[in-house]
Amino acid sequence: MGKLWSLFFVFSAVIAVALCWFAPDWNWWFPGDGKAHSTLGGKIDDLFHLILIIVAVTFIGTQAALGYVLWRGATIKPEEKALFSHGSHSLEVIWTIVPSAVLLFIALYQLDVWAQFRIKGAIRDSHGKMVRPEPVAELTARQFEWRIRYPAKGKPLQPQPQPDDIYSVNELHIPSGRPVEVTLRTDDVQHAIFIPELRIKQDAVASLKIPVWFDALENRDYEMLCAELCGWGHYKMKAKVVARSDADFDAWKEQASAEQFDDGFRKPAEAK
Ligand SMILES: [Cu+2]
Repeated sequence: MGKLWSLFFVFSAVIAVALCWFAPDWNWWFPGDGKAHSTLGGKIDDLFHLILIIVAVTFIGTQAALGYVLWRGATIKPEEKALFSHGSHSLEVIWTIVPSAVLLFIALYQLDVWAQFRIKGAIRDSHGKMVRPEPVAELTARQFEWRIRYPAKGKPLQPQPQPDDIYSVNELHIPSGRPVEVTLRTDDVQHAIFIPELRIKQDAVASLKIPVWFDALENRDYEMLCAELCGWGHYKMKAKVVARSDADFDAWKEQASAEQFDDGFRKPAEAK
């Protein structure tokens, strides 16, 4: 029975490693088409892969040791003496220093990505140039939708609503190809913006205005979700990010502004 268990644990580890190996090809790791569509998202994925490799090496090592110990236990002769390692000073030192060193390495290695994600002004565009993204919209989460406020075309976003501001619901329009900033708020409970393909996730906390910055590398729509269980209608907070070229973004603003401020009257020529 002991032999069977040792083989079982070794075999299940082999299956787990094989699954991890093939998972990227089957697109099991990441949402969407499997690749990040933002500059920083690619770096976050690289960190994920690095940590996965460290975990995989540790996993293989510990499972092999477990399998060996089980096998030895199952095949040991009654006259053989068992080896007791409990209380071994050297072992304690090794398994304290090695994980500490690994954690310290990861902490230092990820500093640059963390800085770009959290420190304003540290973000770089897709060419590696440091940029200071401009706020393009104020995104307010509420039970259960996203309300978005944009400044009129050619104007900067003001902290307070302006008479010519443009509004949209559940559709965050942004210019693509360069980092942009969005001011995140909530009207009621805690929500969280989650754009899986751009690898962006940030809580919206009551009474705080939290700046979030990211770039969308392609002109297309991206899924945007709420990642905080915020009430019965949480599932309804499925929205989208509409990333377009500067020209298309401006054209959308003009059109949205015209529709929003339309008073219902047509000029005589249009009325015919
Ligand atoms: Cu929510």
